[in-house]
Amino acid sequence: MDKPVLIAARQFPEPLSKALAQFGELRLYDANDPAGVLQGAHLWAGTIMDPVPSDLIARFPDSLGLIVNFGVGIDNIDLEAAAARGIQVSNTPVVTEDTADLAMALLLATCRRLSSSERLLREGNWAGGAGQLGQRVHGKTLGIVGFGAIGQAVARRARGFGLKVIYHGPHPKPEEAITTAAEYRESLAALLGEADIVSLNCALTAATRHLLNADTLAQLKPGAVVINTGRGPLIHEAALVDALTSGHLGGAGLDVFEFEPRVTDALMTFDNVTLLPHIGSATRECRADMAGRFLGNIQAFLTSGKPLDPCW
Ligand code: 8YV
Repeated sequence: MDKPVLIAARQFPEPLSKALAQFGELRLYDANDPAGVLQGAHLWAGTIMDPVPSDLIARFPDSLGLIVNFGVGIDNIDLEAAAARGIQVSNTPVVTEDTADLAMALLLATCRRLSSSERLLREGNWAGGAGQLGQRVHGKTLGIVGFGAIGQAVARRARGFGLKVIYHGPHPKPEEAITTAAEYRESLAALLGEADIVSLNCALTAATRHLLNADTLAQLKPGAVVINTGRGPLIHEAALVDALTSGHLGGAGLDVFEFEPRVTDALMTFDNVTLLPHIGSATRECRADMAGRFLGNIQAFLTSGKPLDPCW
């Protein structure tokens, strides 16, 4: 390869853009001149907020061999279209423990009404904050949908808080692949009918889009709490609002939203809902790990033709 040409989907912050520029020629993508900017490019570097749909992939020159994603989720990339053209895709699977911490924080905050209690205290309403009653956490059953690395990291934390853990996914995990005690439920309906709290930790795919919708939300026990640190479109947000409005749902803790960065207005009105601006990986340490992995994937691809974290 001549001097590698890297296309940045966005302006990366200083330390990262400098590190990227050290690999070769760094160009900022220009949607007004895709052909010009992509000419002779070897690598596309973007984040989970930068869509890479099939029509963009169709414009990539034959020289482009890797789409490197800053983030573990790759639902922003049309993986099939990339694979069909032989373009490799890499992610940064180093957000497991930080995301699980946030899921547990959301679970506790939502069940114990931390956000609204603190808001009332800040408004000078001590009695109002102290008068809110949340739900007990220990002794309850947590249903985890998606029992990969993050789901299992949530399970480990939950067991420390005295929760029973059940999980659902396409297949039961072989025992040697499970790092903590958890019982498999073959159907989503079985999990939803048994869990007091549900945590979504699966990837967003065509099969999981709107996994929680009006029908499946109705299968939850009255008063159940939903936690989402996966991807917003796993939940049909309008149906979630209805389930909260009717009182069927006991609460929701959300770090991700269907129309990010827009948050459905009605969600802002519930005291039993905790809302965060997609901060699962937002610790200094995790972002440094992600940057290291992002750059490591580029380095490995440029030297061996294979990234460290191939996604297909
Ligand atoms: C986000 C994430 O990148 O890795 C992922 O897939 O969703 C997170 O790490 C981060 O929270 C910024 O929005």
